[in-house]
Amino acid sequence: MYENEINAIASKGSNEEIYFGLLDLVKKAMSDKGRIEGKKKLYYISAEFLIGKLLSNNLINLGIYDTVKEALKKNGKTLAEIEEIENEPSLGNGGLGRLAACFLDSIATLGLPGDGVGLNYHLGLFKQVFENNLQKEEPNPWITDRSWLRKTDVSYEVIFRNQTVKSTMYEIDVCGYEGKVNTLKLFDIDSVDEHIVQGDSIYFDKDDIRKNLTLFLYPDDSDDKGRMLRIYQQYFMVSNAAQLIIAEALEKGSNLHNLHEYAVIQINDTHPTMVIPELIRLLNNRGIDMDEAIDIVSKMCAYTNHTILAEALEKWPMWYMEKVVPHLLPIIRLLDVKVKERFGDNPKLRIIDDNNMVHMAHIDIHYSYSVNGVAALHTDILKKSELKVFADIYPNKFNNKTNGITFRRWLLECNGELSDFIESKIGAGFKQDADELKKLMDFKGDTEVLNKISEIKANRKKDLSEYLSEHAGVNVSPDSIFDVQVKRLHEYKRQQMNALYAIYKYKEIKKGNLPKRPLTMIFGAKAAPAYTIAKDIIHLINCLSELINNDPEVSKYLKIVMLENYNVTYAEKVIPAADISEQISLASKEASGTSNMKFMLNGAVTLGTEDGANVEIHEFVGDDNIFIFGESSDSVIEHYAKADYVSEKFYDDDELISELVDFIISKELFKFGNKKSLIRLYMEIVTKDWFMTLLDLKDYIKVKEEMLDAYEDREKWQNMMLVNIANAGFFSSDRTIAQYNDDIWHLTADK
Ligand code: 26V
Repeated sequence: MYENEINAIASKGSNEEIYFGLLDLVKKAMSDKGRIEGKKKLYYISAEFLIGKLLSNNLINLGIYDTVKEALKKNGKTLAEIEEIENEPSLGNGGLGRLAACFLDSIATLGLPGDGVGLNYHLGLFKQVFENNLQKEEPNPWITDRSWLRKTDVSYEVIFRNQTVKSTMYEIDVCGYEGKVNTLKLFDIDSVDEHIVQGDSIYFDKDDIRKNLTLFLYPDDSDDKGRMLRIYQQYFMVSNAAQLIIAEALEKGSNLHNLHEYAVIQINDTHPTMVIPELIRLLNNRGIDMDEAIDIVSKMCAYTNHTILAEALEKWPMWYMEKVVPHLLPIIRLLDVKVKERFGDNPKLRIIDDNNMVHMAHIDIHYSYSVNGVAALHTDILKKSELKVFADIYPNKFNNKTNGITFRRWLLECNGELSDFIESKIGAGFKQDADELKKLMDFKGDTEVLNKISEIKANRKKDLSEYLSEHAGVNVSPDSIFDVQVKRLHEYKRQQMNALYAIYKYKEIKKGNLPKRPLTMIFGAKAAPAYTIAKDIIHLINCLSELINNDPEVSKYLKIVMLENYNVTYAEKVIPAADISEQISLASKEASGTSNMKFMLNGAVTLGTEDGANVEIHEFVGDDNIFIFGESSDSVIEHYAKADYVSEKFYDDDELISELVDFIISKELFKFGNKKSLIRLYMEIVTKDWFMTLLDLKDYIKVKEEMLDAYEDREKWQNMMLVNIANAGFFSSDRTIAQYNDDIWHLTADK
């Protein structure tokens, strides 16, 4: 299909001409496919959609990927160099946004009518640059004249206290694998002005909503103005969504009393919560009485919780809402009164607390018909502790939907050689039914297959080494072990524990205890701009990298790479090259994790705690194919309950621990680093350590050493790789979405 057009485009002179030629062709091909239709439609509302570059993914889903690659090859080009032209939109922080993107791919692949709804942030999250080993944030513009974005003439009025703005809706087509098309709808206002951003920074006047509303994702929320802007953004997003939902349903013949037969809303974390009062308000304005409006909306909304971290569960002061969206307050108050009427005045269940804070998750739980966690352990913890009071009154609302990833991007696209090899062994069925990967288990112990998997891994490691030397200015040996931790930076994820391991290894090498094989430790992480300790951890890793990589005695055996501006594009290069997948969060704190699934699918072996989806990965691969360490979630929860974890005790009582932690403030590191930052981090770990790094540090070092030894038994390791790939099928987002649909959405597939 499209062979002639493709050949003509591939023979054009410049990479740019080829890219834009393909862009236009793919857009046309997607419009030829037609839209997924259905009476009832899903609206997946999310503040983040970390979609990554789209060219390759769309080519795969349209079934013309190989044709394009061939045509380019004939003209001496590669798709990788053509795709360099495309900007990656940074419309997300991490897992939550990437999950939304994987879900859109699977929703379309299963032929389910479902659109994403979010915001068109012009400058994204931020672009991370390192200066003097410190993170600096710069704007990350991504919108160009010709891109995947399509401006529509759909526009709504959104009312704030002091002004009404008019929105513009943009669309990006989302093509299912060998299927039809849904859309991602991103709302914006025309008056946004990128020039109000000061120079290279992410600072701007937070007062002028018309100019700043969709400039950045999650603008700095360390002050009232920043937090208020988040409310403006959230309300703008959901008011547009609500108006769109009503308009589309009316067009399909709804009388609004039956709106729930036309639309279901998945609320992705608490950011879109205001869609509940907003829809109630709009229905009420259209003549539906309040009780019925509440009933209709409650039958339409389902809420996904993505974290149990208290600081991430949003609560907003009433006076913020008064200032931004006063017209929602009567409704929120009414929703609160109704909770009291039904359940008595239980402070744990209230929407508005004694301090006049509005608990967004509580609105979601009371007024949605489904509440789900994102991995079995996470849902259990929600039900047993964090949200126990709610699970007790609404036992049937709570359910688990273990996260998943799209295999199109995370195998077919980023590791075509592995995908082709798998196909040559078990057929192409796994592309539609990921469970078929299990057939690979027949090849356990098959030397030829194992060697080939190993060879493919070596190829990806070579690719990454070349890329790093070209783009990041570091040389790493593809023969070393690639040990990778890539994820948002947060203390609970414990990148600092991995950094302490680097210090351990450095000291061992200095002592003459040389490793059997060199180790390359790769990190990628952005820290929230106002999260000081997270930035201190990045700084520590950068300092260690400078110290170690420039020490000729040590760098033969150990290298540290901190990727600058880690994003989806980087992930697609790093994950297929990894040997070790670091999933070392403090047990009970990582809701699911999704990189753990991507690594597994690409034949990396997990080094992890029994946390999030690691628990399920462990169950699938068995004890022999994963390296588990650290205290269990039950005992961690108990430590918090008893408040009996004292990091200083671990520091005082253990010589190795204090030696490693002391190195953070050693003269060696002061040479490369900012003294204030290093001392602050040291003090944090010794006197606070909220996420119990020191509790698990020794076990982590022990198990990591065992893992490095295990790598030397090549046959054993290769079998572990195989077992991991073969058992990854469960983690396909096609499975997750099928479960959402069976249990929650009940949409009819249009295939
Ligand atoms: C957000 C924030 C924002 C402000 C700074 C502190 C902070 C801390 C945590 C969060 C988490 C927001 C929710 C989130 O991103 N959850 C992630 O969702 C993924 C998809 O379900 C899941 O795999 C990750 O485990 C979970 O952390």
